[in-house]
Amino acid sequence: MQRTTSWFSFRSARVVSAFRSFALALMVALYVSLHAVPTWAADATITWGFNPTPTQVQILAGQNVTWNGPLASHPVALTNSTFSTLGATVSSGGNSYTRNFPTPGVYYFMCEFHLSSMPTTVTVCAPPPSQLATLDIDGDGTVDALTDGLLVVRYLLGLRNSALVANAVNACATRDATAIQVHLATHSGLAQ
Ligand SMILES: [Ca+2]
Repeated sequence: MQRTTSWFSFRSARVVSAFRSFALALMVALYVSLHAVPTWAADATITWGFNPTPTQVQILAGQNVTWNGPLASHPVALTNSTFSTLGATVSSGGNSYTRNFPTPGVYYFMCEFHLSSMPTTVTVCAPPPSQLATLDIDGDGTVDALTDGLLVVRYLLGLRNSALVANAVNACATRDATAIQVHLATHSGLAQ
């Protein structure tokens, strides 16, 4: 009788353990699926004036940015990364200007009349091809050595959290430190 009770206890413990493992795997899979989906913004809007809001927007290539405000008194002009050189004026009056951005990159704008006092930055990201998902560690849609490669090396060296991601995550990244660790743990089999 004693042996039978112990056997059942052993079986029960194994069932509970298996269930816990399954539940944990399910939670990890759900977490990864939620964080693997890029949270790309739709078309962006900037409220244009002496205090542009927001001053930085992020879109996907092919999406639009609209500046809403008094464009006759604050014409939108292209500039450089230090907001020190006035480029072409791109708006033409009215209260709304929409520009399409077909090419990934970082674009800088300011008011033609007020120069560096009204800087706005548009970061245009490449859509993340699904075939890059595994090696695209930070989820920015590209695979490169100084972000994704560095993240893998740091992870294998045991670095975690801020030590893992410091200066190694692209501006277009869709994963934070926690999501990066989940992604790497899932594909490496190593503990987070
Ligand atoms: Ca990447």
